[in-house]
Amino acid sequence: MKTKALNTIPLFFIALLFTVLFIKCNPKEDIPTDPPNILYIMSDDHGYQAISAYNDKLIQTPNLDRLADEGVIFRNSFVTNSICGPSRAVMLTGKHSHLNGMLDNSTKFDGSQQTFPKLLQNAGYQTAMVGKWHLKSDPTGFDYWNILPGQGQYYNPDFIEMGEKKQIEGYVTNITTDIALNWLNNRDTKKPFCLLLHHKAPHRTWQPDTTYLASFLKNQYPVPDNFFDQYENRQAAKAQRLSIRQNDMDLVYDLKMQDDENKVETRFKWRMDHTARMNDAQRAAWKKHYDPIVQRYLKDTPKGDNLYLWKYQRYMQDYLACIRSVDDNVGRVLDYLDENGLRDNTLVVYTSDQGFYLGEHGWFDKRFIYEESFRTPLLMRLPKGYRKRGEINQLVQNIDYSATILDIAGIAIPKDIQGISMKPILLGEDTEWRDALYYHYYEFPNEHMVKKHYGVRTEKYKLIHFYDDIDVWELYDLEKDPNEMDNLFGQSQYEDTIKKLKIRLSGLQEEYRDTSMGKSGAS
Ligand code: SGN
Ligand code: CA
Repeated sequence: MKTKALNTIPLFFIALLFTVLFIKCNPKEDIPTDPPNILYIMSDDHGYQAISAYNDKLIQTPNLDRLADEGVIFRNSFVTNSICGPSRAVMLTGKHSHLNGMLDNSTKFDGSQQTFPKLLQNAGYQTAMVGKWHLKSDPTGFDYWNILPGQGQYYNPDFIEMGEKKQIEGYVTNITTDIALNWLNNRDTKKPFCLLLHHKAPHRTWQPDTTYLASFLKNQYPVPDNFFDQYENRQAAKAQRLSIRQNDMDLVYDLKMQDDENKVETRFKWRMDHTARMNDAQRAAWKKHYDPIVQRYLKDTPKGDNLYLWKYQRYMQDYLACIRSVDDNVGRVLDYLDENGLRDNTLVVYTSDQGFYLGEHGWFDKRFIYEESFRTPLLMRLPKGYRKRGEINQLVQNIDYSATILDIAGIAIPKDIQGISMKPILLGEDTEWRDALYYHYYEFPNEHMVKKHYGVRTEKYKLIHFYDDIDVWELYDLEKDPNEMDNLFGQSQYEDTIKKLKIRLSGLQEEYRDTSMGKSGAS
């Protein structure tokens, strides 16, 4: 009897050891079976350069960095079409622009098509959309929506709550968060939730909250190496109208140099009044801040290169002050999750609808496939069981968000979704991944005059075709020339590389079924 008992003890321990090892080696084992909540936060025009987890030379963003510290930071995150409405349509559908129909900002999104919030809603999720929507048609697939009309306003903005317009007093980034937290507080706690929280900030014209007007005033920001780019051998880059150095960036309209005697030059026939929607207290704080800047400018007006550099600093000060509010408000939401026991079962995503030029090539705005606007920040804090932490280097794109969220929610990914689920990466598994990205931009001719183009980006190279009113190719070696100043297309030593990249490009166009460039734009 005694011996038998002794024999079973090691057996028991061996079994226990195997169970522990199995659980340890099988990351899926400790994923809770309850579907996690999804909190998807997206700002508008937030370049990754202005998040300290990516770059600490411009601003400290402690709350966004918290996401990176507690979760993951994507080092190679991109969009498919660097502009607002199209990016949002890609995110909702998981399909490239030519299939979801939203080629540019002037299109009306067809809300009857399949989107991930609809699929989540059908599977029992409670869904909500708060903030900037910008898709022209009303949101579909949401139990609750409260959106900014069009681009929205920074001060005392109008919101459209389930079809009903209401003006709300205050600053847009704080209000959008208030609405989101209020919805979370009153939701049906028996169901998992999916909340899309979309900030207007830091979109042009970069109006900071009165609290933060002065925060960045004393800082001088490092000027990008290629700020004085002359666009040699890059025809489309030369033809753009998104230059800080030109009056594309306007002193009054963009930089708020509004004076009572109308002395500061503006290219517009009318004068922008940034205080038009403000109440007395807001207007007083605004004038207290900007009037001395205007007076200093008028007294000692910079000229030539000095004017360009002055404009760059002014731009940065306002842009970064807007981001300060975004960061604060991300902190409020994270605190809410933590204080309400939601941390372990909520996927938190932070991204922007695209990247932005912060003086690189002398520019503001986006649209081009060049790195700063092709990239977009992407940070995530993962629900329990998802072991990946730190940096993720795979080439991901906003086309992947739908598939990823559905997969994490335990919902089958429809076959027509073109993106790939990042779930295996987030679980910390080795997984095959794409080695090239496809991009296609359409909004031309338009405000910033960025020509139509498509292209392919691999880890090392980028091949671009500008088409429509021109027929120009560009090639960059991203390892040797990360600032994309040296167009190598046409150089004989790159013939072979170009040939291979062209094959890769047409392969992607075939795979994604993109014929929207028409015959004349074909590669
Ligand atoms: C507005 C801006 C542009 C910007 C587009 C698209 N001008 O038209 O500078 O490129 O939006 O931005 S503004 O004077 O109205 O601010 S997007 O993010 O909505 O796509
Ligand atoms: Ca945008």
